[in-house]
Amino acid sequence: MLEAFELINNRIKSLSDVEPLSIDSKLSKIYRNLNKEELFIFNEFYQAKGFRKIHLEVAMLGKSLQILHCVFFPDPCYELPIFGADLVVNSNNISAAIVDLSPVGKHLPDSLISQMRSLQFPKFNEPGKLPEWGMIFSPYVCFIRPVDFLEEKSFLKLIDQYLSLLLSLLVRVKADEINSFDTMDRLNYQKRYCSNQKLNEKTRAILTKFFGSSWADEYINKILFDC
Ligand code: BLA
Repeated sequence: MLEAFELINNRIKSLSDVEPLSIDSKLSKIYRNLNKEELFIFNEFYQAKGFRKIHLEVAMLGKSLQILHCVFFPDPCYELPIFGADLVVNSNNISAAIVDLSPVGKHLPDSLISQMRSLQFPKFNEPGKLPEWGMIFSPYVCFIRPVDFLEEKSFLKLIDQYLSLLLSLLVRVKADEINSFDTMDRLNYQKRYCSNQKLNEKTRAILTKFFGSSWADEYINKILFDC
């Protein structure tokens, strides 16, 4: 978990013009004490050329559940995919690990597809089955439950490779006009990504359990998947 946080954080810090996005300080560090269980959520938000919002979150919900959540939401003027990662740790075991570069059009850009194809995609023993809302992901989404330390390492490496591909694409893409057809189209795909992510009942259930349903709804709509 810490390793994943650090590698993503290093990639964010490597962006030349990255700036923290100012958000309500109530939302950057969230703490609750519920029936003697302590809950923490740490949020970091950034903006950079090519990205309207980069969100890195670590949640520690009680003693046993830890979640790392990260999304790089592109600025729709740029033809960049959405990077997303979710790591769910339950009693010290990763119970779900997901990473993707998700398309904001019918397909990912051709140059990215050929680079993703040439990655040495590791073989994982326990692939997960994506729910129906997961059609927003690319054909290269990795959703697994790592079975051992080696698979955990391979998964972390994949996160880093996807970020590396994203950032190498960033230096090649040019911005389109804000009111161009392509920009609008990418914005619509981003909206669809957000509305489908909101259908993840597992995220909603956990947040509701700890914070109540109206807080959970607001957090999902305004912080996790606003568009
Ligand atoms: C699954 N997400 C989950 C699970 C939990 C959460 C508890 C089930 C894990 C398991 O099956 O063992 C919970 N995830 C959270 C919470 C937050 C979070 C509480 O991020 C935030 C505070 N989810 C994302 C992103 C992706 C994502 C960005 O937020 C992908 C890029 C994917 N999470 C995702 C998927 C599943 C999941 C595909 C499996 C859903 C399923 O099996 O139905």
